[in-house]
Amino acid sequence: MKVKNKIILAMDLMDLNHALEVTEQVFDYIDTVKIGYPLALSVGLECFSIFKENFSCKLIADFKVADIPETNAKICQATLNAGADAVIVHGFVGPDSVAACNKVAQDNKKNIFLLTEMSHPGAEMFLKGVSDNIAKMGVELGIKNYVAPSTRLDRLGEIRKIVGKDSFIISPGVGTQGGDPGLTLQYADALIVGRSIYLSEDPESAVQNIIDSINNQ
Ligand code: NUP
Repeated sequence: MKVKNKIILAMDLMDLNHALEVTEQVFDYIDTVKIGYPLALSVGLECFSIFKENFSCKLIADFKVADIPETNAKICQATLNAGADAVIVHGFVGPDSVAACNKVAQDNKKNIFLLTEMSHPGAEMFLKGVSDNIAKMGVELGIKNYVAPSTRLDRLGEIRKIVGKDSFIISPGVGTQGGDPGLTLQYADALIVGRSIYLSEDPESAVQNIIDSINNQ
C-alpha cells in the first residue's frame, strides 16, 4: 500500500526547532503536515514559510475558521498568503461563511477542508446532531475535501455516504484519541495523526507501527 499520502502529521508541538526535528524524522513517510493554532500562535504565521523552506510538503492550516463571511475571507487570505495550501473551515457557521472561504481558496488556486463532525467526546452534544447536514451543505457548495472523525466509525461512514466516493476525507482521532488506522481508512482517504507520533520517543517507529497496522488489516 502506498502510505506516503495516507498519513498527515498533525504538528502541534509549540517549539519550532522541536517541531522541525520531529518532522524531519518522519518525513520519508509523509507528504502533508497539518499546522494549527498551537504552533502558529507560538511561532507566528511564518511557521508556514519556514516549513516550506525545510520540507517539500503540502501544508494544511487547521484554523477551524468560523466567523462571518467577510472575516472568514480575510482569515483564509492571510493564511494562504503565509504559505498554507489548504485551510480547515468549520461548517456549523453556515453556507455563506463556508462559501466565502471556498471562494478565496479558489481565487488562490488552493483548497478548503470542511470540518463536519469533530472527533472528541464533547462533539456528541451539539455537532453530532448536525454533521450530516453540514456534509450535505458541503456537497451543495461543491466542496470536495472534508474532515470527519476516526473515533466514531459509524459517523465517518455516514459522512462518506453523503459526500460520495469522489470527495477526499481526512480523519483525525487516530491513536491517542482511540481511532484505529486501518479501520478508519475503510472510509477515509488519509489519517491525521499527532501525539502518537510527535510525543513518541521514536517518531519514526511510531509511524512505522501505524503503517504496519494499516498493512495488517
Ligand atoms: O475533529 C477534530 N479532531 C481533531 O483532533 C478536528 C481536528 N482538526 N482535530 C485535530 O487533529 C486536533 O486539533 C489535532 O491537531 C489533531 C489530532 O491530534 P492527535 O489527537 O493525534 O494528537
